[in-house]
Amino acid sequence: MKPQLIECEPRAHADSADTKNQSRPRLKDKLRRWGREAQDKSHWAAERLMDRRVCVGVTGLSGAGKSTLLTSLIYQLSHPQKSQLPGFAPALNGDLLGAELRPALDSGLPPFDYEGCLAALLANPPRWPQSTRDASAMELHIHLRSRRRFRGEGTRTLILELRDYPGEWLMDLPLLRMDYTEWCRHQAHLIGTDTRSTLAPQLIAKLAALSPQADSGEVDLMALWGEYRSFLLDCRAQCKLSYLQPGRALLKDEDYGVLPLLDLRGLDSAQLAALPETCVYKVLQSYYNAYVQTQVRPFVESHFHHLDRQLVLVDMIGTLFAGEQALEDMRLAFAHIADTFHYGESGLISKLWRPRVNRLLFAATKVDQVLAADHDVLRQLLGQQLQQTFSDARLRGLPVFSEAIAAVRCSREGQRNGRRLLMGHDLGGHYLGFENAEIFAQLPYEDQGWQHYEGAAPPQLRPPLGMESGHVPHIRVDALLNLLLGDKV
Ligand SMILES: Nc1nc2c(ncn2[C@@H]2O[C@H](COP(=O)(O)OP(=O)(O)OP(=O)(O)O)[C@@H](O)[C@H]2O)c(=O)[nH]1
Ligand SMILES: [Mg+2]
Repeated sequence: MKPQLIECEPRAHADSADTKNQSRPRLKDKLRRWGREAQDKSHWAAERLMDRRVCVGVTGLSGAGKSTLLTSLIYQLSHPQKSQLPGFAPALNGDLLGAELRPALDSGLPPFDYEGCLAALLANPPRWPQSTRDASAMELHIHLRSRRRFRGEGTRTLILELRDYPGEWLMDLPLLRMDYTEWCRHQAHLIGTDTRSTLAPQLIAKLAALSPQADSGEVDLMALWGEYRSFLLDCRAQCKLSYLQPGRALLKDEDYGVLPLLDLRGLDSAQLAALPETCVYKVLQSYYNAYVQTQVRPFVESHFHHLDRQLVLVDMIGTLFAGEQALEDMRLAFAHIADTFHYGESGLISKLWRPRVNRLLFAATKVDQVLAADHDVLRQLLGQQLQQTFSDARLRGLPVFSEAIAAVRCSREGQRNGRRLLMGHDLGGHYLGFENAEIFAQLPYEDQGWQHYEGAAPPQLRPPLGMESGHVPHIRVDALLNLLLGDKV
């Protein structure tokens, strides 16, 4: 340390005249930037207060259809002549003039890759957008004709703030409310209650046998972390589970080392706190705390603290056909996630410093995979599943809606031998006709009932050809827009 100090000091003196001269423009730059930021902030605040800015939180597990819906929404709203949004009031009466995508003020996030996602959908052959790997933000400025009684016709702009992110990150929201010990107990409980323990019995036995007091230098924690990541990936691939933590373990090959100790019995919190810093418990606790502080907290603060509306997307078809356990796990995931949000009406001031979600929408996605006759049942099933979960919203009397949508309709419905069937291209590009297993309004009560869905999932479809002409077909995206923004347009 000392030699460094002796070297630095004289240089600092020699440069001081120069630095003074340079610091003036730098200070000016800074003041200018602060001025601009303050102006932006006050614009932002004024727009919120005047209801010209709405922040919509799109909430959905990985593969729920977030990025595809965002792309379809932006496309439909930006091309009012070509889109088909009869259920969205401004489009119906000719007041929707168009929309443009702008970077999100102050978000510090890269812009949503709309061009990339749209290019994939419009390619020949068409493709789905890539699964999202990082967070992004955007503002959609929706231009509307306004008709005021005394001031005649004019235009106004409604700004929609939107974010996209990998669905896996959502699984980490509950970590904000748990310390490491609570999280370990939570994981031990989960492993003990569902089939995940059968996937990696050896790993689970190792974690259960790992003593919190052991010296961390004598245990290869990173090798265990590698095994734990593979276990989480298997839970998703083989059991279609979604409530898997830490969520980022499913995405990147990064060494977070966030492992649960499965047996903390016999040690109370005071004894755990008194353990030496080098023991396994303390080292894993520090990894966990670092993960929560550097990964989870910034994500939650930037994505969910200013929400006015929440749109929860669920691949209800995929979950239902994956079976009882997958459905139960989806419900569990949302039950833990829902606690993160603040629901209720926002007053004038709280609109700025602590906004609340004042409208909640559930949407079953990709319903073009089943016959139109089943869409309503899906909508109802989703509502039933999630209404209890988002009980805080219900208790506060929030308007809650449920819809069944397809951001991009990939099938057509036809008839053969008097039976309705769907036609579309599978992911390999083969044209097929199929009939889906009927979806019942009530969930099965027992295993036998679940057999109806087992192995009967409808095929995954490729986006349709011909969208480059400007027409992106969808199912009820207009109705969704009306529920989401009908009172603001
Ligand atoms: N048939 C049909 N399939 C869809 C539709 N939207 C999405 N999909 C399918 O669902 C997959 C996932 O969609 P995404 O939009 O990437 O889902 P996401 O929620 O952004 O997923 P992550 O980025 O992994 O969090 C796509 O690759 C398609 O296979 C739709 O409207 N219809
Ligand atoms: Mg995505």
